[in-house]
Amino acid sequence: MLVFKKSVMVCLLSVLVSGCLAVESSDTSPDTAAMKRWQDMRFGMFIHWGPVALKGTEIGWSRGKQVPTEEYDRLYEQFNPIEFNADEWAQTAADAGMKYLVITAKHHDGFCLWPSAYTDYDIASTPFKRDVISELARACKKHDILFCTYYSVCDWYHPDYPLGSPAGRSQKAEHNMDRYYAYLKNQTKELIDNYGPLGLMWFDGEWEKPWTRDYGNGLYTYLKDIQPTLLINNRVSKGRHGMAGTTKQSHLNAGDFDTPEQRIGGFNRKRPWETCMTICRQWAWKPNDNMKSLKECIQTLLYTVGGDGNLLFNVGPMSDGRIESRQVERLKEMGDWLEQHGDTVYGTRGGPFKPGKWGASTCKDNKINLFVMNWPKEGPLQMPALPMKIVKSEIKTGGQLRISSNEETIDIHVPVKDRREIATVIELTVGGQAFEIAPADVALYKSGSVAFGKPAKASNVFQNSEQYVPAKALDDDAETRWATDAGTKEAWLEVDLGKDMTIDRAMIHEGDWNRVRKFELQYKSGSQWKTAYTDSTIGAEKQFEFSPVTARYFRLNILQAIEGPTIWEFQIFESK
Ligand code: FHN
Repeated sequence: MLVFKKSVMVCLLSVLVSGCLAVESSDTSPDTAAMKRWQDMRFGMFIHWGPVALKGTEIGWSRGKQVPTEEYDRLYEQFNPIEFNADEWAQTAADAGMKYLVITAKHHDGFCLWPSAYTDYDIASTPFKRDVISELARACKKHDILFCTYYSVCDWYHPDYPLGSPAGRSQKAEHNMDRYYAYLKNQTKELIDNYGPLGLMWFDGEWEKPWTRDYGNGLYTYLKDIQPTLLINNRVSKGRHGMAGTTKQSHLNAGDFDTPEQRIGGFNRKRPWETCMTICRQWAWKPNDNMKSLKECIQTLLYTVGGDGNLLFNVGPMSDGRIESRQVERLKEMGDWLEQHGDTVYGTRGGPFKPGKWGASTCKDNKINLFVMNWPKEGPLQMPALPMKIVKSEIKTGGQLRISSNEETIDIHVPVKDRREIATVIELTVGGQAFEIAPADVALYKSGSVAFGKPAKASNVFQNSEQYVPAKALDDDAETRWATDAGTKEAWLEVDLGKDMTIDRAMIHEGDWNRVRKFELQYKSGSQWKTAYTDSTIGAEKQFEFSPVTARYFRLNILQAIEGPTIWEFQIFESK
């Protein structure tokens, strides 16, 4: 175990200086200009790297598992990435169309990629010795890429951090969390002072018990005082909902943006969010890891920006300092696509047509960009009519385009030969600010359900995740669903038709879940809920009729479920 040089006195002093940790609330908000600049960038490079690349196993998580702890902690002695060339990394990011870069300055294993004044467990103690963070910060500046750092608040190596491995399997005999907190504050300040101003500080590892909301909110305020333009993610405090990455009680838990991980966040224009995802499977380099196809890479980006989010796309460099050539090539292919269509991504907002099986859309000023990824089996793609006139339309990926529209729909006609495998890009010019158009769902296969795309609410949503909101059961997309938390035995989904309608038929698609044991279909009469239909199980799918009832509000009321119910589609139909 390397000594933590100077750190004891410095940290003790810092603990005294840092004073009261408690922060009543986290009502500080991010610097507006900095947030807009970052959101406009839309696409960044994530880099997970450290001595563990010598083993090809996962950074942090393989310590004490695939790699014995003692061996893992001494990898730094062999770490000598002589092929490391910061300029090449920054050029790779630039060629990919990436506008910012986040590197794991310190991951859960505690190793620091910069020569820190507060520890010897850092790059200066390796044969390589060079300051990776400094060289990368300079290269990013040269390539006009916003430089950012990742910092793990959990540190399974540091003697003062109580836990020594994932999920607290091992606890350290002697530990001192306040002293560790001072160390952490000193190091994060050091990163800003030596390599800043940083675009953002990407925290992680906040889920473990030793980290508290007070530590997190205190750190947020502390760093914002040092650099007011710094953006900080929601993993600095304790509000993050697992891998869904949304923030619970954001007025109490600090953080400027949500962080869905290895999944595309739900459509959300109200709060900035960023999906982080690996180009392969593992975060750190792994030999022969599965790499995503170009189609998957670009569609991930388009679905993310279509949801009004950023994409932080991860590469894991090898132990010699190079990024695998196949990853470099894939990123270049993404850059080539963005070279042609970047104006539909950078500086745009998500919508107004919400992401779905059909594709996604973005908008900017009086332009709407459609990324059509799937088409109906026959006929045109039907989009909901717009409240603004379409003054011009253009197919940006070449070929023929015909648009017909009526009061209800806009029909997009593109001959099969001109439909592109990754996305057919169509630009609509409208007579106003496109962002003002109310977001709307698009169905590839219209069921005719009058509940399609209508406002909905539910008694419970799985981890409050945008991905599982009740609207997902009303979108005519059999690949999206409303989901509820584990242990939920009763739940309801309510839909507002917007006006009274006479309904006498319904379809519920539960798929393989088969968790419902008793349910009602109800309608609101005055302030009372009345039952139009009752049954026991739904099974994969249930279609049923009942005496016509006229109402504006309808709901699926699940009275008994053996586990958290999940519904792929809830459709109701007008009496013929
Ligand atoms: O444990 C880390 C993991 O190694 C990786 O850094 C990801 C990236 O967001 N975050 C944590 C897992 O949620």
